[in-house]
Amino acid sequence: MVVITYGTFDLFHIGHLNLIKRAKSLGDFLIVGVTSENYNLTRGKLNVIDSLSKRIDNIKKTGLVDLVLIEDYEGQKIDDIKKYKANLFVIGSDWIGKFDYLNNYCKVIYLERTKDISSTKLRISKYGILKLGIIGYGRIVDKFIEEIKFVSGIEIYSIFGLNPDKLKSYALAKGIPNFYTNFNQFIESCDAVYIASPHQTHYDYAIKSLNNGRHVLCEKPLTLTESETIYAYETARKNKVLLLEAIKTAFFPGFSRLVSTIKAGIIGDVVNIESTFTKLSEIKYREHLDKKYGGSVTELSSYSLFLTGVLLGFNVKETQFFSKLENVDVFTKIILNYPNAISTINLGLGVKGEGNLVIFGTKGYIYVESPWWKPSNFEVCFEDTNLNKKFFYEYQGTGLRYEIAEFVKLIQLKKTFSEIVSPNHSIFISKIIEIYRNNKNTVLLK
Ligand code: C2G
Repeated sequence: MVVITYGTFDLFHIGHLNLIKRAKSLGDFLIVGVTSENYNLTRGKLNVIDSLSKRIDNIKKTGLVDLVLIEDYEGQKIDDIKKYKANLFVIGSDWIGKFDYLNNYCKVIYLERTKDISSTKLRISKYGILKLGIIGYGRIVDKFIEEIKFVSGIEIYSIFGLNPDKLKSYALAKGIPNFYTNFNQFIESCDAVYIASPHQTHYDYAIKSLNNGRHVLCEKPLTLTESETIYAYETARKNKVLLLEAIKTAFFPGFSRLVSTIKAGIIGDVVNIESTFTKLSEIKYREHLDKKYGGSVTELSSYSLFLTGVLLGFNVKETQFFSKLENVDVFTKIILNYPNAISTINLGLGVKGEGNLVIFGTKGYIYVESPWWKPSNFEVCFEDTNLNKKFFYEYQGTGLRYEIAEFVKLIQLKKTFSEIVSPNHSIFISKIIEIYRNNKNTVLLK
């Protein structure tokens, strides 16, 4: 009798062991599928602490398992049951009914869960729940509040704003328990802050928060100058707290696959990157009205600049800009010249274009359809189109939850910066924005 079961098995505990013991007792060959990191992300299981190899080791250490598999995709259970001729599928009672469809392939049994223990409980008792304070209540905060509900280990505790009436009504509408117009009281109330105020205010809020020993997740762009960004990261390091720039694209399951596919050399050397991000917005908004800090570059360039830094590095030889101005730059084309490559970035608040991404290589190219900054699939294309291959990487919700989960995880790991959106990436983004804002040679489109 071949028995098969699946799980994440994070922070391996007595509940997992009991389930494996009982599964083993029901047959003579036990197969355990352990979920891969990518599968966990695509199915919305965030906050897993242990690496895949650690979780596999823990399963092996039980000495009860005859074969360990990696579960990497939706639908794999059917393939495995057929392949290994499993007679019995078992899983804990928290899944009752969910796997009845497997009855078409083998017998399905739900085993009583061990009471009062779970990976979630262990994570909370080990790390507690972070109290998050939010600075600002702009459009992005609405999305953030929706997505944070899907990340465990963090809760919105307070909000800060300058307009008492607006702040109060926002906090009440969103069910945020505490609201402050006094920054000192606000910062005392929380362990970590999410900065979503207008761009030019990020730096001061970030420095004050970091100097008060608070972890900071800051909307992009972190600051508008290279030196401020450098200083912000130094302040985080000095205070032993985390600073993370909220480049959400970086944490999408599909984005890391896109980058590793390119780094593996599948399209050869990258020679040209063409990316577009346009977002027509009404004139009443800050990004149109604020002549000094608004505009397409400050508002929209971060994703493309981040991507360029990841793929081509930071050694830009020359920059060129073309803008159409209507109070602010409602369209800008940025060209970044590298010794061996070029990146062209199209940005528009008042001009629309297709938001896709094409990465040209010496052996082939990668096409990411719009909206490329929320990648759910990409296609690797060659001269011989028969070799073209499309890859799909689902994401959950609006995808912001991955960035929030990374923020929580890095705090739990006591990191002061992320390797994914690293200080160098942030410094690069603010440096190019600074060059644009000081540039006297931008070609103006009449
Ligand atoms: N379990 C249990 N008692 C607990 C906790 C967990 O019996 N107190 C069982 C679960 O019911 C499951 C197994 O231990 O059968 C692994 O649990 P998780 O690691 O939480 O696995 P999960 O993420 O639920 O993935 O394809 C994966 C499966 O869908 C299960």
